[in-house]
Amino acid sequence: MAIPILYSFRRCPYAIRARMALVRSEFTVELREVVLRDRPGHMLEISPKGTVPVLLLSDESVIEESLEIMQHALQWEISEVEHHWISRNDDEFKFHLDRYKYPNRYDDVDEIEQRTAASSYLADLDSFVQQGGGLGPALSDALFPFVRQFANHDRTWFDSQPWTYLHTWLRKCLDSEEFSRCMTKNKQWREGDEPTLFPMLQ
Ligand SMILES: N[C@@H](CCC(=O)N[C@@H](CS)C(=O)NCC(=O)O)C(=O)O
Repeated sequence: MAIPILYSFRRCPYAIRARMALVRSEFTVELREVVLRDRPGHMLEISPKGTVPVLLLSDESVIEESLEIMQHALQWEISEVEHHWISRNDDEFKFHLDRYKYPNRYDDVDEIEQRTAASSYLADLDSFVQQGGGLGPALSDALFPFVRQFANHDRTWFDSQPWTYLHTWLRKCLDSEEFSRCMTKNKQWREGDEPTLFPMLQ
């Protein structure tokens, strides 16, 4: 049976959450590293919407949403509380994150206002992390790649915020062995390349 194929982009937060799930479940795929301005024809054939990640399963079915890839790999049923945090991340926080990072791509956007708006989600997430219990590995993986992107934009400012629990949680995610396996570097995939297996065997 053919091995599943994952079209992925190393730094994309959606692709990171999908790869984290593959690492955690030791779900082996052929990883095809995509350059977004030069997307492979086969990827667009199986998923015309053109976003990464895309997972082509052995039975030829296609999963083209990062959360669905996570659910498939981890056999994860998303609870109501998890759904709440994922929605806030994917809708509210991502909206402000994009405008904070790339204000010039939008009309009439002030990056500091966007940072402030994003911060209300981060302060709430800090309280949620403080309460403990609710943030299992799957939910954590679904959220942290986006917080990582936000933090990296201005690390000094992020580190100076009073989000003690959030800082510790993010550091733990970034220092994890799973994350380092998730972030292996691969060159752009080209038709005819030898398959790159992911996750790499330990
Ligand atoms: N809802 C999708 C979003 C994926 C997504 O937007 N990925 C970005 C890269 S980080 C992308 O492929 N952008 C290309 C585009 O929108 O044309 C998911 O969860 O998989």
